Amino acid sequence: MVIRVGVIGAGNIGTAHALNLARSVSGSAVSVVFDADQARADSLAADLGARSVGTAEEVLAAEDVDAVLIASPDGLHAGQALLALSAGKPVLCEKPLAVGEDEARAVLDAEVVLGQRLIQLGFMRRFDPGYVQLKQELSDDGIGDPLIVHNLHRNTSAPYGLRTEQTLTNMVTHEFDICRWLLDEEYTSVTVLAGRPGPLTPQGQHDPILVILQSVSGVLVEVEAFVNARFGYEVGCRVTGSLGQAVMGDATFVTRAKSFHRGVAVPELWLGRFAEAYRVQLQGWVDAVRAGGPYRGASAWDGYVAAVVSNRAIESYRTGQRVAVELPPRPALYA
Ligand code: ISE
Repeated sequence: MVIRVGVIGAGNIGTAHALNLARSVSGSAVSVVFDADQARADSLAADLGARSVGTAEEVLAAEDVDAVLIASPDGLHAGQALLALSAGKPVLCEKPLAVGEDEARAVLDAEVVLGQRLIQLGFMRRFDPGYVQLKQELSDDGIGDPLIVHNLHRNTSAPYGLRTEQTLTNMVTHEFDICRWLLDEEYTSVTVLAGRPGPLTPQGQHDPILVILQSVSGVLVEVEAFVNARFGYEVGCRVTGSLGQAVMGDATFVTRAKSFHRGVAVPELWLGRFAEAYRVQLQGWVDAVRAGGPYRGASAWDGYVAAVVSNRAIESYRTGQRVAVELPPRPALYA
């Protein structure tokens, strides 16, 4: 059985997902496409032999849509995820689940009431070979007890116009998720430090910033987030433990020597760095939809936690204070 996917959002990431679903993933096809820019939806649909529609609601209601991929602007995710739950359709929702924690909570509550997990969050780093290997190192106890985690997250340039609060909800949300996944524990506090702004930082905003979290067992997690790094895209993670350290950085790239120069190519965007993660994530999701679950990726609970942490981080950025992170009990649906 081929899963017919309805795609909401035909921008960078929506298009990448749609092409993967149609061409690289087995067992799926794209049947319907919606984008606020009708011409963009028409063109993607024509490329993939799909049809385009005029609203997101039409995608969710369509009879030829078995599952939905949400890749709209961040502020629309929660409302569309709620609609997918009402339609009873499995959904792969791009991160973040919501910008505000109340909206994230509404989606979580709706899924709990439904009593069935239909939402997978697009935290694709959980499928990246580098992070998977890093988690393996920690699970094998190879470096002893993790004590401190240093992360780098740099974009070439501000993808959607630079606002520091958005850096937290859109960008650092990846570290909020991947580090609690790596460590297998929640955070107790978050602190955001804003330093000297770079020359391209708009007045009143900050870039780069430093985010410091502490986990329940006391592990320190530090993230340098730099949106206008100019030189290219880079993500790195170094875990120091009681017996050693595990480092995930640029080691996955090939070093080229040519014209009296030795070096590695730096990707411009995350789509190149995480291409394999996106593909593996989608294949796993399609396989799970075909089998009726279970979904291996991040859940609505994980999306909710990331929203809470990013909202506390915004509070810390505004006040300059360390802010406590408190979570309600995890619902049994996500055990
Ligand atoms: C973007 O939205 C992503 O999700 C990328 O994975 C991330 O690295 C980038 O910083 C975000 O802007």
